[in-house]
Amino acid sequence: MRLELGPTRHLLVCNRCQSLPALRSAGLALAFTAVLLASGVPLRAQSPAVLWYRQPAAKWEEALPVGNGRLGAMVFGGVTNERIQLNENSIWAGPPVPESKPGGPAVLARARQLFFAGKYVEGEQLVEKELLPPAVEPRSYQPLGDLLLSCGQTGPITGYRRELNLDTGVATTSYQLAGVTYRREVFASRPYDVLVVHLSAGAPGKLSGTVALARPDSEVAGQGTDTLVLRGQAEHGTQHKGVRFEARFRAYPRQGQVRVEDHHLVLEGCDEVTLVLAAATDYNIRTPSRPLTENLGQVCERRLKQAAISEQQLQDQSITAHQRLFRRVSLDLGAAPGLPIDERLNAIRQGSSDPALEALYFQFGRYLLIGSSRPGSLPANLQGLWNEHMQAPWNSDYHININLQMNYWPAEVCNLSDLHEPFFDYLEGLEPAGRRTARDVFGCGGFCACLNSDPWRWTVPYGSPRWGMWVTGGAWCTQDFMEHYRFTGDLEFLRRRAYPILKESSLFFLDWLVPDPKTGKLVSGPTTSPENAFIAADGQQASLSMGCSMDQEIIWDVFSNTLEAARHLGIHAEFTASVQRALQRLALPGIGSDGRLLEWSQEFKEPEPGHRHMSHLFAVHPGHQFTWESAPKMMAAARQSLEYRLAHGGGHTGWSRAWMINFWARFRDGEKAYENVVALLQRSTLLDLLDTHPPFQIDGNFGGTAGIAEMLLQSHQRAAAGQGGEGLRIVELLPALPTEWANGSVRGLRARGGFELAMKWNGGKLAEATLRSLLGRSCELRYGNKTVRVDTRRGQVVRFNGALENTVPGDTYPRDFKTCCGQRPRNVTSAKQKHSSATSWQKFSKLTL
Ligand code: FUC
Repeated sequence: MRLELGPTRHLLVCNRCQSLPALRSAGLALAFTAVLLASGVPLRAQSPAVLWYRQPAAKWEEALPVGNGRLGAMVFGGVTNERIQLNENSIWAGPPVPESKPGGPAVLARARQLFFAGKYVEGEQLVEKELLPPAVEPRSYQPLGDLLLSCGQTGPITGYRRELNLDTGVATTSYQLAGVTYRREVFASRPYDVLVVHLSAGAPGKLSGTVALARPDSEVAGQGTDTLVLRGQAEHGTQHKGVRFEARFRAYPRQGQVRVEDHHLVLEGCDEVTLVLAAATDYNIRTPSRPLTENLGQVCERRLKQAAISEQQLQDQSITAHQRLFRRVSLDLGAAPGLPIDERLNAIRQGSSDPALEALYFQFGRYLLIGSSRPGSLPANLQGLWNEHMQAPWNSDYHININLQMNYWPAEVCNLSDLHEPFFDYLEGLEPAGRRTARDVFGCGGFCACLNSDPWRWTVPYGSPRWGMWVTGGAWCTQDFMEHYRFTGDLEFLRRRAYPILKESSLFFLDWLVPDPKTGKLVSGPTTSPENAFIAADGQQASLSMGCSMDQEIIWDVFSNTLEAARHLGIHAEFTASVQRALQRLALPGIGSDGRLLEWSQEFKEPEPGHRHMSHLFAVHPGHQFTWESAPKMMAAARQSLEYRLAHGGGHTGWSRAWMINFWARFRDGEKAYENVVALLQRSTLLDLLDTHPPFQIDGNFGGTAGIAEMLLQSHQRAAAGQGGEGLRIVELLPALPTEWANGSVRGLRARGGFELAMKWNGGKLAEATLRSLLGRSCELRYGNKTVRVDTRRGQVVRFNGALENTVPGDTYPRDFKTCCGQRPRNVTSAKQKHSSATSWQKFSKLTL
């Protein structure tokens, strides 16, 4: 077994011992690591997590992303001229935004009568004309600008290499020119909130050139001898004047000279230069309608001042912070061929197999979430935060009929639970507008949000009925709140955040649902099954109907989650009783004459049978209403629907293909899931491994990463409930392992119920598994046909062989370990006591997460 821990500077550092929480998690990780070593599960994938190339990026879609959640850059790796395209995630044009039309509730009542009478086209026309306001566009996410480096030297280049190291977050370009080795490192520092470009030459005084900042319609000025200042405002011509911003870019040379000349910096005869960029905007994340009034230049100066330490320190601390997140999970699916990524991807496109690239793709998704979603900032948008367009595709906004949700599918299972935070903040930020939309447009209580929104936080339905008339976007997003609780057991989060938003969403649906006159069952509508259309009995095409399957399934999810949350909080109220009653009356999806799960409440003809959205399968994934155990007939029907979609060309956008992986994993079909992993790489992945819709859209990366995790570990099911409680959480190992991944190992995936797993498998069979209990809960551990009950204590690590036999009976958490500075941490006992008294888990002993 090969053990790669990397240089000491990337391990625990002494100064962190000051902090108890950091120490505690570091200590736990170290102890878990010790057990994994003993159990033979490797610590890190054997193939280094590096994307590398033999040539510069020819276009943006080949450049390499770095990001700290707020600031991002795409690094091209040019030689004579280098472009580093810059982003700051709050630079958005706008408002104004779509505004609701008056009289919505009366229109809705009329429309419902038409739909129940089967007059789809008439109903749709009414909704379009009288309920939906027009789109007010564009209002795009925009770039901060470009950093342009020119070294002025030409000549034959040797030894060129550009790479992105996912483990350090550093993009490096290196080459030799005229006998001198040049090296350029770019990284986004989270601790200092700056972007850093470090230039060095292998011989004294060999670094010369110019540095410019550029952005259309923005001014750039020099300041002093070493700084460039860029100021601007996001807008579209004279419309949608949005966020104001400022960036300051300072050069720190070693030897040589730096001066300002004609709005750019001139470097002369330096050995090394560190360029540090700070950026600030007036976007007010708490109250977007009230821009911040701080002096943006002063904010930049403050950040630059904090970052004015040695480049080595800056890089070391930034790498350490990055690795604290990135190294929580490793995946090894085999050795990598020693080829650059573009050649490996092209080989996959030609039909070769490269499981190591699939493992790298998985880690790249985690890397992208680390780079584009950090607490205190906006969530990852349609392009994460990497965008070069002044008018981006779909404005690079927050679509909530699949896209934003998919961005966060990997967050919990891939051990990046803390990065889910921006999603929660954003959703809660939508609530006030969502309450107004519920009241004014639909005459309902509670909150709702429709197709999409952006940092200006509006929620109205608008535009065309086919995509605009849909009320379950916000409701779908409430699922993440409940899932966060299931993974973390954070009861305070459940009380303060998950339950309140679930309640708001349930309140909306209690008012919104109406009885279907034919069945008496409660149905949602009129709404679209996201962006799809059907042909009604009269031969006309329409999109809106009553009771489409996705709506019903999402509402089932919201109601069930609300009740589950209430149970865990000990809430019994008239409200929960009414949710229970509505849940019992809720119409559920049907099965068509050909055995497929129906997308609409009736068996309509489909003009686009391979449509990219597979909305009616929500109950399979990301929902859990249908599983093989709880609803085998529905699962079989859903599977048939999926096959039909695929047979008619479905999965043709990146995110659609990524969703397929997740479905097949839930169907426990590893081969089909794998086919879709390969198809995602072959057809929907750019040479820098970013997902393409086309064009570039990041959701497929996140959906693909989540899908791979779902193939290796699932925990969405519970065992049958015992008396007076909920069934135990089922943690299923390798539920959809494909033959191509015959040998491998994974470490650090998380399961609901508060478990962290490591597994190793050989010849397609589980060889060993290690389970770390974070909350001291019980679960049913399942592999293939075998299930064992596991009772744990908080912090306990339990090891199993491939037959799920506990290899060390009575296994306990190893307490006798040391930190890097040789001191025994104060962690285990005190932290445990503190936790258990704070949350009093015993009170909820009948409940499982
Ligand atoms: C959804 C999808 C589109 C696209 C857009 C951003 O509406 O239907 O394919 O991904 O979001």
